[in-house]
Amino acid sequence: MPKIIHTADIHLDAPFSMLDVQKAQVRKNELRGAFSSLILFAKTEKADMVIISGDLFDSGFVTKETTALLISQFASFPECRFIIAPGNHDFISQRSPYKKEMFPPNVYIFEDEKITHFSFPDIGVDVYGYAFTSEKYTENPLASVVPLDRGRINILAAHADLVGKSDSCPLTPADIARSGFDYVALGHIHKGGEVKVSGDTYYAYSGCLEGRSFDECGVKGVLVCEFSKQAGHLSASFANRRLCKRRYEKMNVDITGVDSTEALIERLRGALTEAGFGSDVLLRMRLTGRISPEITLNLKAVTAQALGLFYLELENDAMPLLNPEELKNDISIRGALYRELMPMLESENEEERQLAADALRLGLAALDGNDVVDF
Ligand SMILES: [Mn+2]
Repeated sequence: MPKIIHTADIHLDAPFSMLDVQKAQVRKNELRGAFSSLILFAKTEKADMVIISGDLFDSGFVTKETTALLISQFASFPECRFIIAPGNHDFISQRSPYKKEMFPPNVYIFEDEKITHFSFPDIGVDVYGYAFTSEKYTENPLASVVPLDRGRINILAAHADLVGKSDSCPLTPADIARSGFDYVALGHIHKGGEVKVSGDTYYAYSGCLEGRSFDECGVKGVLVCEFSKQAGHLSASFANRRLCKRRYEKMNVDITGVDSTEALIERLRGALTEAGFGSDVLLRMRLTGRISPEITLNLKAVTAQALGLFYLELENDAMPLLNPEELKNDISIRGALYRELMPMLESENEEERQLAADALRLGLAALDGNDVVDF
């Protein structure tokens, strides 16, 4: 029963431009580390094959460290075959590392835009695939019939877009059903892990190995696929395995009733514990709810370090008012100020809401003769 690990979109040497230089370097190293973990995982699982469905590299310019790492890692597990189908980021060209570097003999790289295949009779598997040869691939590689040996387990490694119209190899579930493959190992969409069926064909995006921004939230990893075929009948099983070093997450925390910076940090720590977020998390946190305008909160104290996170982006949408009902009915100038600002406080526009909240907070503080709340 051949065991195949399906991965894609590793984007080695991606710049991580959102982070400061030091953390960007940490993340670059961690991305390489995620690749090494993949190889270690493949060894532990005694995988027969690893399929990389494109975008192994972030671009055609790859550092020496990265190519050296790839070559040594591939060579360290000669029993396993590594199949690479170049995608839109690491498309094949004379200058690409796929052509310039000498990869070990257990590495198989698709170089043609048309579908070709590699046969592995010892495990009864044929892997088909194609390569991007530029950033765009607008043809449908499944437009013509691919003749398959039905006795084999037939897999297609495809960097492709399943949304219809696309510059990154548009495919449809109908194309997949017609193709007759047993499994289509997709790359390009970074959210993955869900195995679907079209006709008699299983297909899935593995997702990326490591998130690289808040557009790629959640736990990332690989798909472990096991296939067997007897008398033309396929049985298959799939499992998701986390391999990412860190993950991007977003969360809202209601801070209503918090009355000091210490209490705020305590509230946030509690929310993080509940969510299971720790030092492996890069978090975009939005504060919501209402707090008393009399309280001074020092948001500068709310750091990634204070909360035990790798990275933190804080967005403060909490309203500086504890009891809006009371203010609404207040006949003094405090109430008048509130009623004046209310349409803006409830605006759809976040900037406008923030501006109104600031105006209210400053206004109330001035009326009360208090110091300005430091938000
Ligand atoms: Mn891609």
